[in-house]
This record gives sequence, structure tokens and C-alpha cells, in this order.
Amino acid sequence: MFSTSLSETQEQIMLAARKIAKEEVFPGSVERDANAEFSRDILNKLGELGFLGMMVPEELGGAGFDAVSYALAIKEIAKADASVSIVLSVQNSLVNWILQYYANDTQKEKFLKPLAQGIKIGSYCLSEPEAGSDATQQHTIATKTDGGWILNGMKNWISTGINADLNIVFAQTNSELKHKGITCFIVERGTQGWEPLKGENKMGMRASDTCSIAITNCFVPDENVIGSVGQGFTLAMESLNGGRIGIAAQAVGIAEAAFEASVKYAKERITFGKPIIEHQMIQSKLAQMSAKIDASLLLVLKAAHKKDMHENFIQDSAEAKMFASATAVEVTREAVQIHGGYGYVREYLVERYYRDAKVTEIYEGTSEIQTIVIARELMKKY
Ligand code: COS
Repeated sequence: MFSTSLSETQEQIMLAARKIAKEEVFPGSVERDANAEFSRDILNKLGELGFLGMMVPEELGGAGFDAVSYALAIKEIAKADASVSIVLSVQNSLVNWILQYYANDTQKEKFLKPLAQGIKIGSYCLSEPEAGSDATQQHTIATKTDGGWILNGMKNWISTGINADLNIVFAQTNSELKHKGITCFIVERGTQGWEPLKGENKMGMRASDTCSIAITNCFVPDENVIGSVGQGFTLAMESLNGGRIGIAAQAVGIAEAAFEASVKYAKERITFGKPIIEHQMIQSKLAQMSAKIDASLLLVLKAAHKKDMHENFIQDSAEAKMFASATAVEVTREAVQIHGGYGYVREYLVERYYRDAKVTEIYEGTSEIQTIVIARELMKKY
């Protein structure tokens, strides 16, 4: 049964993540945003502490957290710097998850262990210029050759694409079979024909890199096929179910940061002879913000709990992402409003939170896609 109270371990992991976020992740976040600077140093530190292999079992080099603890840790890191949290979310819920559940023992030893130990960073390459929401439309082609496959195509919007050491890549191995002809590969950094292009100049999440990847006659050996040939779309969809918990947790973290900044500011700022927190219109905003953040967190915890219990959580993770991302956008917009003109300039953090929040409604399935996922699950039930 889903309970809102955390276990002692979950509470401790959240508090540990909060401390690390404050001490190691927050410092320099303003400058990293301004300079669009990716910090490998911070990821190395987080990796040493187990944050790059949170849900991977200890025998495979990970920290062995449950999904609830994972979501709480992502929330805390996102509160300090959402750009860092997206790297963790992609690595933990997409890349590591696929390898943990679908890689063979040799692949786990070679690829999953260094990821889980925080030595390597991973990316997840599904999106293409013509395959975003409609993910079945993979135009990257993998052609069979002696001992492996030759990949050709273009990937788009790849988080950590420039800095990743290992890349999970989906490609069409049999176009006639449509989505049942998609296969999952792992491509190592530096492989000939694998070329990350210039980083995108983004509105938010500026300290994480996002790029397109040109794939030209890129040879990938048979031993780098993850799962079986033709099973790739299932891996993509199943991993995204869990990925959406990470993004929802990230959205809650951004919203919490904006809310706390707003309360602090509202207590300090005086208008009409009193702190603005004493004005009912500000109180109304804060009450709405608080209620929606609480509701979002509960949806995240419910989805994560069901994942931990090995129950079907497809609807739950889509609901958590849809609601939490809308909340993050609304809360950060109101935070800017509460700050007035000060909210619109870089001296205060809320304008960054507003910019960072928007993409949570877009990546790992837009809000519109989440409504489709929810509605399809509902139709199966009723
Ligand atoms: N979990 C597990 N399997 C799923 C699934 C899910 N959430 N959604 C679909 N599938 C499976 C289906 O069961 C079906 O399997 P079979 O062919 O074996 O029966 C297969 O995937 C195809 O499903 P469907 O026919 O529903 O595919 P659609 O083309 O209609 O698309 C959506 C389904 C829209 C849900 C899917 O394309 C999607 O999630 N798109 C968003 C992708 C995304 O998040 N992009 C961002 C990239 S990462 S930044």
C-alpha cells in the first residue's frame, strides 16, 4: 500500500542529497548557467558518492537505492542546479536501467559497472529530426555486416551528447517491421563515424549540453547490441516510463527552489508599509504554489513506489510528469511575478528557475504525449 511517510533510509538519502546539493552542486551554478558550462568535476564528485548509479545493485557498482529514494535525491539536486539533475536522471533512469535489465553479463561488466561507479557518463539517443513525439519513425539505419552493424543517421536533442562516454542508440535494423525492427546499440565515445555536433544554445538547463549527433558509417560490433535484434522500441518505451519519474522529480525540485526563494523575498520586501507576504494576493499565490508542489511530490512518490513494488506504473509516471512539469512552469512564473522587476533580472535565481522549468514539459515525452499515455492506460482499465 502506498504510504506518504518515508522509511528511515529514504529520509537519510534525501537529507544526504540535500547536503551534497548545497555544498557541491549549488556553488558556481549561476556562473555555469551564464557561461553554459558543463561541469565534469561535479559529476565526478557525485559519481564517487553513488549518484550516477543510484538504482543499480551494489554488486554491479551501484548504490542500490529504491526508486523512491532516487526520486528524492533527484529532487534535491534539481533544487540546487537542474542542469546537473538532468545528467543524473538520464543516466540513472534510462541508460543504467536499460543495461541493468537487458544487457548480458559481459555487457554489464563492461558498460554498466563504470557507469554505476560514476567513472563514465551515458547518453540516450532516441530522438531524431523526424522522430520526437512519434518515436517509432527512426531513420537511423543499421545495416548488417561481418561481426556487427554499420549505423548511418542523425540523432537530435541528445542530453549530454557532447560529454557522454557511452551512448545508448536506437536504430532501424529492419524497416519493413516498423517499430518491431528497431534495435538498441551501445556506441562508445570516439568510435569512428560518431560525431557529436555543436551544443544547442538553450533557453534553460544551460549548464547541461544538448546536441545533435551525426552518425556516418559507424561500425558497432555485435557484442554491443543490447537485448535482441528488433527489441529496441520496447526498451525505449519501458525505460521512458521510469525516466518520467526522474523528470517529474526534477520539476518538483525546481518548483520547491522557486517557492522557497519567493517566501524569503516576500518576507523581506516591503510595500504599502508591510512585508508583501502580509498582502492577501501574495498569500494566495504562495498557497496555490505550495498545494501544487505537494500534490506533484505525492504523484512522484506514488509512481516511484509502484515501480519499487513491480506494479504497472505507466499511468502514474505519466501523470506525475504531466502534473509536476505544469506545476514547475506555473510556480516559477509566479515566483518571478512575486519578485516583480527583480524577478526579471539575473541577480535573483527565479528567472533561471523559470527558464529551466519549461523543458520539463517537453523532454522525455511532451505533456501532450503524457495525456495520450494516460488516456490509453485509462481505456485499458475502464
Ligand atoms: N511502456 C511500454 N511499452 C509501450 C509503451 C509504454 N509506455 N507505450 C507503447 N508501448 C509499446 C506498445 O505496447 C507496443 O508494443 P507492441 O507493438 O509489442 O504491441 C509498441 O510500444 C508500440 O506502441 P503504440 O502502437 O502505442 O505506438 P505509437 O506509435 O502509437 O506511440 C507513444 C506510442 C506516443 C506513447 C510513444 O511513441 C511515445 O511515448 N512517444 C514519446 C517519445 C518520447 O518520449 N520522446 C522523447 C525522447 S527522449 S528525450
